[in-house]
This record gives sequence, structure tokens and C-alpha cells, in this order.
Amino acid sequence: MSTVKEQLLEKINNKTARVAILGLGYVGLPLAVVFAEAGFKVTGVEPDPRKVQTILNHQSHIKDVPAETIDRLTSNGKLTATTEFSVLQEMDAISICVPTPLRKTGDPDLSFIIDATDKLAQYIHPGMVIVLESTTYPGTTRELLLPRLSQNDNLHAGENFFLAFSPERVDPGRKDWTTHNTPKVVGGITQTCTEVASSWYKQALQTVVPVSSAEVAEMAKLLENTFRMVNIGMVNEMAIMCDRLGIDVWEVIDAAATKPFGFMKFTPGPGLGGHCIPIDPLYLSWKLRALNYTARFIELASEINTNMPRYVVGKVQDALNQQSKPLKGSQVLVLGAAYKPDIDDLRESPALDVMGLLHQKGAIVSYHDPYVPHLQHEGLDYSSVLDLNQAILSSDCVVIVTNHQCYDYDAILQNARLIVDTRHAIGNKGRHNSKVVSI
Ligand code: SAJ
Repeated sequence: MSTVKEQLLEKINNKTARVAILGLGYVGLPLAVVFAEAGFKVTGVEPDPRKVQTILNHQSHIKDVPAETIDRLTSNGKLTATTEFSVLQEMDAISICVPTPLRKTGDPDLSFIIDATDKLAQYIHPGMVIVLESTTYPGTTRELLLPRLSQNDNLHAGENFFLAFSPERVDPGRKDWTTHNTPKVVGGITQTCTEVASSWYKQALQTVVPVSSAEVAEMAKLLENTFRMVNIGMVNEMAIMCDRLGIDVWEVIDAAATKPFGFMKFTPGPGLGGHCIPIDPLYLSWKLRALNYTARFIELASEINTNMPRYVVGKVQDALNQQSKPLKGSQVLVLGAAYKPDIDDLRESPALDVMGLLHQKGAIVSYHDPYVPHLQHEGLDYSSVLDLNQAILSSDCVVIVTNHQCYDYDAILQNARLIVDTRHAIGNKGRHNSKVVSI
């Protein structure tokens, strides 16, 4: 008589295990696709009916997932979507890919994880494997999910159901590293949980990296993104120090980057945007505060990065002052609103803070971003200027905040009266040009 685990592994290995992905966002939909491509019947369970309808209409709402892929997989019956959690009673393998934002207070917002888990708990049955992918603090899988999923006395993790954590590593827009080929860390509540979850993921992902526990997997993700946040904070402070010393920080970084080992290049900027890097490390520092420990690197880096928009506005004010122009009443054009080049994502974008601070100080603010036609944020309500050249010619100062590749930086250098360049977008041509101020 085969055990529950053996029966589940059999269904995983012959691809008859029914797969459900909770949350069809930039993580969930690509994950649903790779399991469907591997031969599983996959059901996306998504609370937003518009997203569900898009899938059922053989379309895609995620830029990295082509509509043709959704059309093929929905047409051949490998992929479907619903808002109904009740389908989970028929499922065997479930991945939870829901948002983990911060509250206004800066504390983690675990409501999406709790809501998805409580709904799943209504339909969990012996023989199920469940993997949490949402970035969260170490201990979430064991402390928050396990009790909620084990309420039924006959359910025991590692015996008749299996629970693990596997951090998402989706970098929207990236083509070289995808959900399929990016190595995937998997850590279970028990060793058997790790084994079963890894067996499932190995059916669809190129490289699976089992680790000894869910906590190791949760912490690995936080190390990955804390590494970036702290190094960005460090290089932003380098920019401030070089400014005090009258040294070109960009030349310093380029010189340091010639070291072929033991160095990784990061560059200063107007602040830290995105849905991962500025947020994930704060889940870790929040958890450690509850254990009476202050994660000083994270808190210091967050303080420096958060202050960069104010530092940029100070540079604008000083640069205008050099031309005997008060910031108040000056026309200031912000180039680039998205949080990083060549995308349309505004989440946590420092450009929003820069524009808000300029507005507060009385500047006449406009912006241009070919990927962001309109923006509304904390009282700001702007549309991207239609005639970029005219806007540059009529501005007292142009602030390059996001260095989209599509901009003609030579033309900007020629036509602008004054440029504050937060991304070294003008490059060396601006190095000895009195109208270019670099951060
Ligand atoms: N930034 C700097 N200086 C740098 C690098 C980034 O100021 O040297 C700024 C960016 O302008 C942006 C923010 O930091 O505002 C975050 O930039 P990012 O390059 O880290 O981009 P993200 O937020 O899209 O990070 C994602 C992450 N992917 C996941 O979390 C799954 C990250 O782990 C990836 O390393 C990163 O993409 C990447 O490499 O592109």
C-alpha cells in the first residue's frame, strides 16, 4: 500500500498532479506558464476577475508572457483561470504568489498571504504540496501558514501534506534569466516537504536548489535583495562624500570597476525604487526588531536611499542659485518617472518624491517619460509633456532622474540651460560643462 507521499510523487512524475497558482501577477502567471508548458493542467486562482477574463480570452496581462503563449496553453487545455478558490479541493500542488507590500507605517502587510492561506485551508486535503513564493520575513511559512493549514487534526506536514518556501526571482523585462532557467531555491517545513516540493518544481524548472528549511529559503531571498539595497545605499553615500571632496564619483566607480575580482559595480541615483529592493529588506529588519535586534545596515541604507530625492532637489536648488534663480517659480523638467530605465513601472519610484519635493518648494514642475503618459501620486497629477524639445528649451533646469535609452542626451546637453544629472546619463561630455551638475 503506497503512502500519501508516494501517491503524490507518482502524480507529480507522470504530470497528472493538478496544479494551482494563487495570484496571477508578474510572478504567478509566468510560473503557471512553465508548469503548463511542462505538461501539467494548471489553474490560476486570481481574485481580480479582469485578469481571469483576460486569460480566458486567450490574452496576457503580463508583458513578459506573450498572448500567443496564453492562447496556445488555454486552447490545449493546459491552462485556465478562475476567481473561485473552491477549485482547490481538486488540486494537488499549489503555489502561492501573492503581494507582500509594506503598510504606510513601514510594517509588513501580510494580509494577502493570510487571506490566501485561510481560503486554501478550507480546501486542503491529504496528498497536497503547497509552496509559498511571496517574499516575506524568515519564519512566515512555519509560523503563519503551518498552523492555518494544519487545523484539521488528520493533516500533518511532512506526512500527508507538504509545505515549503521557494523565493521568486522574477526580474520583469529580463530576457536572459526567466522563470524557467533561473535557479530556484526550495526549503520545506520538514526534509520530506523539501523533497516533495523540489520534485514538483524539478518537473518544470531547469535548476532546483533544495535547502534544509523554509527559513533558509526565506532568508536567502532577503539576503539577495538586502545585498542590493545596502550596496546601493553605500554607493549613494560615496556620491555624497565625493561631492564634499570635489571628486567625480562616476570616475571613481569606473576606476574601481576595473578590478577584475572582489568588486561589484553599483551606481548612485536619485533613490531606490521598485517593488523588491526597497521593501523586502524591511521585512527582515521588522522581524529582527521583534527580537530586540536592530538591523543597522538595512536601516542605515534605507535612511540614505530614502534621503536621496531630497539630496537631488538640494542639488537643483544650488544649481539654480548659481544662476541667481530661486527654485521657487523656476520651470523644472523631470526626465524619466519610472523607477528604472526602459520600463513603465512607477512603484516606489524616486521620481515621484523628487517631483513632490520640487512642487513643495514652489518650482513649476513638469515631467516627460515615454513609458508613463500620466501619473498621480499623493496629490501630484501630471501628464508627460507632449513636446519634449520645447519643454527642454523653456525649462530653467532639466533633472535627469531615469535614464531611458530612448533619450537623445546630446540634444538634451545642447538645448538645456541647466542639467542636474542623477544617472550620469550625459556621461563624460558633461564632465567639464558648467551647465551640467552631476550627483
Ligand atoms: N539602483 C541604483 N543603483 C544601482 C542599481 C539599482 O540606484 O546600482 C536603483 C534602480 O534605479 C532602482 C532600484 O535601485 O530604482 C532597484 O533597482 P534593481 O536593479 O535592483 O531593479 P529591481 O528592483 O527590478 O530588482 C530586481 C530584483 N529581482 C528580484 O527581486 C526577483 C533584483 O534581485 C535583481 O537583481 C534586479 O532586478 C536586477 O538585477 O535587475
